[in-house]
Amino acid sequence: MARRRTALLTLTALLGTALAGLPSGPAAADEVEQVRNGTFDSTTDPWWTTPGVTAGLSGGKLCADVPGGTANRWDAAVGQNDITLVKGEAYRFSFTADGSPEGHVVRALVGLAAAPYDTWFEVSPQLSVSGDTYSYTFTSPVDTTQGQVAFQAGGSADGWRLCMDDVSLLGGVPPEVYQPDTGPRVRVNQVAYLPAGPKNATLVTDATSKLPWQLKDGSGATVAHGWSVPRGVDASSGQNVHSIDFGAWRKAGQDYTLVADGQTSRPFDIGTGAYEQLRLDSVKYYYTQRSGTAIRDDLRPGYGRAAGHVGVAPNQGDTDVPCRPGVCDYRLDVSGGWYDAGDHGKYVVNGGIATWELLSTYERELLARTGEPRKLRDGTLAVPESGNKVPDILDEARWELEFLLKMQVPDGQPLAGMAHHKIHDEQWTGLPLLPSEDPQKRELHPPSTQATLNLAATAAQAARLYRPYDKAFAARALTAARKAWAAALAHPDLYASDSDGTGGGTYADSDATDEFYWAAAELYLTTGERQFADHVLNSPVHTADIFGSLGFDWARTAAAGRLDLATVPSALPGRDKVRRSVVQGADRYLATLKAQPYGMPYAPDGNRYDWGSSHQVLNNAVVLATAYDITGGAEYRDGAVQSMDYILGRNALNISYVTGYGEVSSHNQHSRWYAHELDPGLPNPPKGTLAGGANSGIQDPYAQSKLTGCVGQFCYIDDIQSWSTNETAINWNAALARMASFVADQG
Ligand code: 9MR
Repeated sequence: MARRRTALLTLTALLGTALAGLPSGPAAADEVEQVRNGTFDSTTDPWWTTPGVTAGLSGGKLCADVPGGTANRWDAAVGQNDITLVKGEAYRFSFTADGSPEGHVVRALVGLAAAPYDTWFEVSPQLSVSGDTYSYTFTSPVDTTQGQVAFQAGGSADGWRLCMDDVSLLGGVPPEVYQPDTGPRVRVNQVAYLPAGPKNATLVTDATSKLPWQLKDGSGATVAHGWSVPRGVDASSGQNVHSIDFGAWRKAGQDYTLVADGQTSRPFDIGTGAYEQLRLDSVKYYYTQRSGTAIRDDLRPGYGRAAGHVGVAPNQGDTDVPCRPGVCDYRLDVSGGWYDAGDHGKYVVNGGIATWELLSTYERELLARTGEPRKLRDGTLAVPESGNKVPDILDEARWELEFLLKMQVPDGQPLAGMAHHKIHDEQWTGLPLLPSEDPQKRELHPPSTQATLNLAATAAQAARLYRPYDKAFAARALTAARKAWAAALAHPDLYASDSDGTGGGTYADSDATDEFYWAAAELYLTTGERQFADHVLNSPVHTADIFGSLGFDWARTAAAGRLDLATVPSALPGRDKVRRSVVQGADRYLATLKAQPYGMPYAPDGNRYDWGSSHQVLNNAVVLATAYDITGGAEYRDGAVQSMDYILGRNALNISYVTGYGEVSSHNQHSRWYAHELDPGLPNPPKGTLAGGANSGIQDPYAQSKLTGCVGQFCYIDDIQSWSTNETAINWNAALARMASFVADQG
């Protein structure tokens, strides 16, 4: 951490703030020390320790004997409370620390001293025996008198000794403006361009007239050249930019670079191989998100772990889970499924759209002209079910489908047939925390109409896709779908509460007309029955203009229905019109993409990037891809393919949002078990993991301390604490899988 900070500071000095889209901070106030007795001259007061930790003075330092065998970092800690912080003020947090034996990690943090123990700043350096000095500057996102400075040292099998000195939290220091390391100003897709596909780049420059560019092959020889096109100031980044089109060059090769304005881009390939790999990796991601089963290290080297939430202590679930008080008096076995994201919650609403998009990835392979279902056949994804003669992507999706089915309220209960909205911990937990180590009570939350319709839609879709492989499962799924549909009609406005967000996300949504439409569409496509066609045709959603900048996500599911009605064969009256509406939506996304110097089909209102914007870009690209599948029009295919460039590095931050793809990629996504940034013994997310991406809301305190005032694309930071810009999630990776598979098919 210390090293990384130095690199950032150097960069700040070199670049200034002009190109970053970030404002400079407020003027400095008087510097005031907030920590009492950080020098340990004669006493350890007023520092506290958690039970089991003994601390005392030793050679003018505080030394603490940390017991082995605790589960979590916070189980063994030394700290000080009653720290005052002022919102918007910059603080320098510094200390010296050593540990013996060396190699242990201490988590040093400034946060709230009471539940819910918000963390406002933290670092986790690995300590040496000889000691080192650590110093960081951050901006407080809150006003408080209840702050805490703490050093957490638990979670180690063996005991060790932590010593510290000169602990200081100095208020009123000059703010350190966070400056992302954005590398060369020529921005490319750092992974690959298709040989016959579009090839575009963006140049960040102060120049206002055209500049020459050269394309160099892996040996450094110039193979093509041309002129950039000035595009003025780009709203999404605040940068002055040019665009570069080198699509005329079609020769496959590795390690190309693009040179312009004295800058050399990060290297990239021209070829299709990376997309074949990404098609698989983006779906392989789901195996390591599985709950209720041990993850096999032989299938995912480095990712093996014990089964989470199978009723083995310290877990308190998920085989026999009660409802929240007053919600129900039965208990359910809701083991299995995927963990939603970086938390241990499991949500039917988000699980539904994620399952739909994975199933649709496969269904498109079956139906589209360029589809190749064998690319996702049995044996392609290294899952435990590989070899069972069922396409692996269906095996993976079934892991979630079985969980969704378990969330249905049993017969004989008042809301029989509805689906519980979610199941998660009673309280939020800290990081890192392996699923098998989560000690929280698990609870079922009330059923909701939206969850019920997510179940109806995906189970109906499953019924048609699994029929060739497992008739009994297909029939069971369809029965559950019908039952859910009937229950939703009987309870059309049972919405999840937007205040039910303790211990898990709310996934609250006060409109179910889109979920009704989607479920009716899937039920119709599977059964051909009139009742479902009537619902589709009578729904105002059927003819509504649904392809806006926030096209579709867990809360806006109309497009799932519309796209399937447009592509899955049926006798729906007016089907041509449905297909045309998708093409019209695609025309709008194409216009957006062309107007964007960074070439993405996404321009949110007011330049307010949404939570999970990476997947919004991808889902809008899915509409382009579907328009290509419908019409065969090359402009739609090229638009869909070009959309990948933004995700893979052609963006203001010069980062690939997919772990392991591109020279610089997101790899510290917020997750309790891919928490390498906090614990070197844990892995980073697996390659093929999509980060949420720029989010103008920057709801988490870490992002607020670094990014306040950020412009559009700059509202992102690759840090594990930034849960609002840098989480991983099952619905987001499904959009990546859907697009990677499409692009791979275009090779
Ligand atoms: O993706 C969700 C986003 O659209 C919402 O605005 C946000 C706040 O409600 O929640 C996001 O979903 C999170 C969920 O609530 C809990 N698990 C992690 C999800 C991704 O951040």
